[in-house]
Amino acid sequence: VSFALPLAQAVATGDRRALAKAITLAESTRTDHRFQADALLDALMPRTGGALRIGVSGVPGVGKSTFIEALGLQLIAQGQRVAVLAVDPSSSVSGGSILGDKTRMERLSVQPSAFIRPSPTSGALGGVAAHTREALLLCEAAGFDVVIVETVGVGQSETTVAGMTDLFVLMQLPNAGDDLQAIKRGVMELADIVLINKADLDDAAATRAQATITSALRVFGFHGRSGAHHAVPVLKISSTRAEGIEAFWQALQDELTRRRDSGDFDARRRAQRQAWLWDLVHSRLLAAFKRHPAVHKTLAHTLVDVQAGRIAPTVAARALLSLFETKT
Ligand SMILES: Nc1nc2c(ncn2[C@@H]2O[C@H](COP(=O)(O)OP(=O)(O)O)[C@@H](O)[C@H]2O)c(=O)[nH]1
Ligand SMILES: [Mg+2]
Repeated sequence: VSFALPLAQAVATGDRRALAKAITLAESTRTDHRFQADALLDALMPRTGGALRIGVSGVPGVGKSTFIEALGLQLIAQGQRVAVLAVDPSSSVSGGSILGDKTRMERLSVQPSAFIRPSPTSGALGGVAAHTREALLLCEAAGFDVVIVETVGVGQSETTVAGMTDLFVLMQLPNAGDDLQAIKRGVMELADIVLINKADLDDAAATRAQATITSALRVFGFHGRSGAHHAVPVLKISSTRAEGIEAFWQALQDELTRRRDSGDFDARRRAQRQAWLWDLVHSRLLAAFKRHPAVHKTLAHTLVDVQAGRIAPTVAARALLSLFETKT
């Protein structure tokens, strides 16, 4: 690899400050930064793909950060380098990160083999999650073995994160079995592994939740995103006591082995790269469309007419697109 940019060189040596800088560049909305970030990613692309990408989701307070810290510490003890990225779509709304204190993961963050990056505050073009894919690749280029993406169960973020990771872990509370909201909302079908956290608080409830979710997964016919014909593991853990973390890691390794053997692992990554490309094409085309002078001039009142039912959306779309296609 020839490093066009000194920053790329620094990232490739695993320098955490360079990595932080590179991610900031990728999150920037400035056009010149965007070009630099593209060049950087281009230079580092051959060094990406080597990490295991894990998504972790669940309602605020379920214990995601506590779990990630416990897992991270164990992995680091085994000699692995661990990066954590947080996606928090609500942070720009609430003005503060709902990921809260534990997001700092104080014990993990002091480890030389750890890198923790909170969510960009706000204003990131195309949503907060848009640049997490780039951050993930940059972490890989910096030599991290495992990249964990933490996201709250809000809006589209779970789907987005499941779409950029190899395995999606859904965390539940011991009373999760009592109401199957997550299953109704269609989030459960994204899960590759389900964890019932805080089993230390009420082991009987955790066991009930485990049984309910296991049978619900069977009834609904969810077999994991890869479509493999085996049950999604549902495990009880206690993140504060670091109990069940090893069993989780073993379940994850078993699933990985199965997917590598079947080709599902590579297929998922191929599909994700292609989806990313289309996402970018869609969002950039839409931005260009809205910027187009003739479209820009008529868009507002066309929208009003469409909303009022005075113009059919089909007709309006055709008219706007033909304006867009006209040379200016
Ligand atoms: N008893 C118990 N408390 C936990 C466990 N995991 C997390 N917590 C606590 O739950 C609260 C929320 O944890 P946090 O990791 O910040 O949740 P997040 O919002 O999902 O990231 C904190 O006070 C944790 O100490 C657990 O396994 N058992
Ligand atoms: Mg958190």
